Amino acid sequence: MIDARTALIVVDVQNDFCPGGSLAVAGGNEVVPLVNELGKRFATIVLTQDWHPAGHSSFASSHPGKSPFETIAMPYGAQVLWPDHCVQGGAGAAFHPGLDLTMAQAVIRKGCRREVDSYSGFVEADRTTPTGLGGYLRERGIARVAVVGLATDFCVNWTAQDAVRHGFETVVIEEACRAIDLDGSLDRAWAEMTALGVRRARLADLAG
Ligand code: VGL
Ligand code: ZN
Repeated sequence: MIDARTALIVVDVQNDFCPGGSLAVAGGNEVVPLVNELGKRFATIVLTQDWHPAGHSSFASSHPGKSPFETIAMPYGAQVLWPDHCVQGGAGAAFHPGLDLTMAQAVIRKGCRREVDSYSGFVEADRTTPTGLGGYLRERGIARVAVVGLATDFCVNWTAQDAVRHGFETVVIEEACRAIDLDGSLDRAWAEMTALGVRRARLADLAG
């Protein structure tokens, strides 16, 4: 399936989502060598980068009396509150130092507006503001995307679902993702993704 019309989307392989980071995903660092190897097989590679201003509305610290991992109602819907993470320009927002994707052509930064989160690399959590990734891929003739990275149940999930909604044939490569798994969120994410038509694949299934 990997050809000139297939892009690799590498989601949020950033220090804060790896062990030692403020929102560490168990085994998050383990995806790095797999993603590096995968990168050699794609001509088009896009990285997403969670990129929040200080005081972002998805941070529990911005809501007095609230704790990380609680859910609150935002104007655009339910929002899980997180520890402060991926603050613009900070060390936690930097890509994992082992990520060797110097050939990646584009970095899509998301969650940049204080009042709106963005798990998806395509559309912010208000479900209306595009990041431009859909147009970028389409203009370059991309028809298929493979999605990998962190975290399976949040940003990989939303990015893969929106890829389908944008008309891309979409596969998520399991071993190159790790999950937060909050109250069953991983099982729910796979159920949502597969119901929408995201293909769940293993590395070995990827020909080409
Ligand atoms: C993510 C929670 C908050 C992710 C980003 O990359 O999955 N999760 N911000
Ligand atoms: Zn975030």
